[in-house]
Parts: sequence; C-alpha cells; structure tokens
Amino acid sequence: MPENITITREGRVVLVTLNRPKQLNALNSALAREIIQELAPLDRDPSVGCFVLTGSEKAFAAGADIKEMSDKSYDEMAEIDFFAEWEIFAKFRTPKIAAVRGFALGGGCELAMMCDYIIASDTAKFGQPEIKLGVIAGIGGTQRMTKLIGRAKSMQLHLTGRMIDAAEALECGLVAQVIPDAEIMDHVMKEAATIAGYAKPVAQVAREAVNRAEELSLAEGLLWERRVFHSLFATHAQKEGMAAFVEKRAPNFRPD
Ligand code: CO8
Repeated sequence: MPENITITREGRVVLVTLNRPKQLNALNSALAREIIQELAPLDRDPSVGCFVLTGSEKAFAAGADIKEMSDKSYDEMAEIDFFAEWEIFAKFRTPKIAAVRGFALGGGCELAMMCDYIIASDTAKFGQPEIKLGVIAGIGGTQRMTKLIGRAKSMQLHLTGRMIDAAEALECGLVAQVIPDAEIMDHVMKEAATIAGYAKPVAQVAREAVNRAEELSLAEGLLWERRVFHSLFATHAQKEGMAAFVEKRAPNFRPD
C-alpha cells in the first residue's frame, strides 16, 4: 500500500492525492516511486481515461523535500540521477489534470506543469523559489515554465523566487482556469469524466499533438497533425463519432 499518496477511482477517472500534509506534500523519493509504481499499470489500462492529481487544501506540493536533499553530495545526486523518474510520470499517455489548491512551489509547480494542464483554486500560489536555497529548478521548471508563459516572466520568477497568485497565473497562461476553492474538486472531476468519456486513443494523440507544438517547427508540426488526423479514420472512434453526428444521437465510444 502506498504511504505518501492515496488513489481513488470514480468510473474511468483516477484521482491521485498527494498525502504528506504535515510536510505540505514535499516530494521525496518514496512519493515519486509510489506515483510511478501505482500509475504505470493504470496508464496502460484502457478502462482508465483520465488522471487527476491534487494535494491538500493548504498545499498541492511545497517543492522537493529539502530535508531529504540537504546533505547529499554531487556524487550521490549524479549517481542515482536524483528525481529522473519524474520524467516517467510526465510521459504517461493518459490525459492528466493538476488540480492545484494552495502552494505549488519548486518541484510542486514543476509537477503541476508535467500534467497536461492545470486548473487552479483561487487559493493557489505558484513559484520557483529554488534560488533562495542556493539551487535552481531541477525537474523541468526552467524549461516547461518558459515554454508555457514565455521567457520574460519565467526568468523573473526563477531569478526572484517570488510567488504569483491564481489570478496572475491565469493571466500569464500558467493555468487553464481558476475555480473557487470550494468547487474546484467537483469541477475538475467532472471535466476529467468528460475527457475519460471520449475514446482514449484519440485523447492520447490529441495531447501528443499539442505537446508536439513545443518540439517541432510549424511546418513539421502541421504535417504531423495532418497525418495523425488521417490515421484516425482507421479507428472505431471516428466511425462512431461521425455516424452519431449524422444520425443525431449521442456517440457510444468504446473505452479502448
Ligand atoms: N521540503 C521539506 N519540508 C517542507 C517543505 C519542503 N519543500 N516545505 C515545507 N516543509 C515542511 C516545513 O519544514 C514544516 O515542517 P516542520 O513543521 O517539521 O517544521 C512544514 O512543512 C510546514 O511548513 P511551514 O511551517 O514552513 O509552513 P508555512 O505555512 O509557514 O510556510 C511555505 C509555507 C511558504 C510553503 C514554506 O513551507 C516554504 O517556503 N517551503 C519551502 C518552499 C520551497 O523552497 N520549495 C522548493 C524546494 S526545492 C525544489 O523543489 C527543487 C526541485 C528540483 C529537484 C530536482 C532534483 C534533480
């Protein structure tokens, strides 16, 4: 049984709750291992259509666990390639939404950015304060944030370590939407159920196509998208989705 996360299921949606509330969900190696171990089989399970990742009311996650890292040497960090496993989480193919309440700082902000998109509570606070600890972001902050919100603001947040609130995060494009705290979990679970109600292979290529925009030139990205669009005409989802439209009925997508 995992000790640092809880996993619950509502239909085709899997809710993952970070569960180290006393440490404000600081991300340690055990938590990272549990996320990968528990979610890897669910990622491959066609009956799972969406992951939701959340924390507590006070903190999504206040960063990597500073107490676990503080005494480590360069050799130790490099030898175990500390925290490299988070890239496995980022590469899961099931759509994943971060529901952020309270602090999402350092590794917590980076973990939220590893999800496909972030929905923030009006209590959310984001930041990359690593510079105050004598280090920099290490699980994607300088890269993912810069692609998400642009160089100027990302540079400012990494160099000053200042926190931004949910309104500023929305304004700069870090989050997709801000929802009052009392409503956020209901809202995100409903949205996740909507995504999970579509055909999973189509949702998977939709997120892959959007992510390609960060990697490819416009010409290559447009070609990749068009070819994938063509290939979806080999799927049950396309036959069913378009037939349902023509026949004026709701589509009945197979889970896989
Ligand atoms: N690590 C470990 N423990 C933490 C962390 C953390 N990141 N954040 C909070 N805690 C602990 C506190 O030590 C405290 O524990 P205790 O009660 O035993 O003293 C408990 O959580 C509650 O915290 P506070 O008393 O500080 O609560 P406040 O409400 O006063 O303050 C803050 C909340 C502002 C969030 C404050 O806790 C804080 O500043 N936390 C640290 C934020 C931070 O610097 N995060 C970045 C960490 S470094 C990082 O994430 C790098 C990621 C890249 C790693 C890549 C490796 C390759």
